[in-house]
Amino acid sequence: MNPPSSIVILTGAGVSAESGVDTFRDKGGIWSKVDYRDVATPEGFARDPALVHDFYNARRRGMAGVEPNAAHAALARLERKFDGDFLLVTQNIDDLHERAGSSKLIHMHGELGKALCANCSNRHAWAADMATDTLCPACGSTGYMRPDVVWFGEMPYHMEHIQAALEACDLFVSIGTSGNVYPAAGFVQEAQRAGAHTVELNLEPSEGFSLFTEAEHGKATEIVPKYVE
Ligand code: BJW
Repeated sequence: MNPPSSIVILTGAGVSAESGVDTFRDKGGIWSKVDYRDVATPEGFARDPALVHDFYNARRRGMAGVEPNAAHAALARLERKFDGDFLLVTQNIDDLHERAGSSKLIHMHGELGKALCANCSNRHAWAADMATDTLCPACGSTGYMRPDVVWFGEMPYHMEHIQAALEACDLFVSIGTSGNVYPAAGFVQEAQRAGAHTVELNLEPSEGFSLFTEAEHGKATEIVPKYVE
């Protein structure tokens, strides 16, 4: 293929797995321990906000001591050395990409480190003791503070920006995602419609594996640096 002029990278939980962050659908993954309907839907939050806050607070505590790995570092290097249009779209709510040095980055499923006021839509850094009854510093209401993450049935963030980048890209690389969750699972087809070369880098063939023009399977810390260099 010709050298790309516009790259979109999509990452999922698999890129952070070797840093020690749990994936969702692998054996022993998050959804084997908790029911997503209880902790990752607006209905679950309305039913039992304390349970949902406990779940995300535990995941915040689980990030203590977790460091970016060689795959995060390789993607940050790629962004620095590539002089065309570059966009890294992550489904992950951890901050390992930015800690590795990525800056052209979109968190389409939100960020673990932020709180969202469902009353005024202002975002705040998550404080250790924050819960639903926390006062919103912007609008002064209580009872509306929630994790700033995208649950099932909610619209992922920055979709217009992502769609525009997909329509213009000539290389799309999907890394460490099972391809189970839409709209991210459909990005490969959107990139293909734009004429892009599409690549999957994952531990194993994903749900949409056959849609990609090229694939490499193995650990992200090995195959991502190899692909990028
Ligand atoms: C490694 C590795 C290593 C491991 N190296 N690799 C029926 C049909 C189609 C769609 C729907 C439907 N019914 C409902 C829907 C919509 C729904 C959906 O897709 N459901 C499906 C389950 C069917 N989607 C939504 O509701 C979304 N919103 C929406 O669609 O709005 C309407 C809309 C329409 C049109 C345009 C735009 C919008 C919202 C989805 C929100 C997902 N939220 C979560 C939780 C976020 C907060 C949190 O983290 O708690 O996001 S769910 C969870 O799944 C999380 C992840 O970001 C997401 C994806 O998971 P990911 O990253 O792929 O992880 P895994 O575990 O699945 O896979 C890891 C992979 O890594 C595996 O393949 C491993 O092999 C690999 N791996 N170790 C390399 N070392």
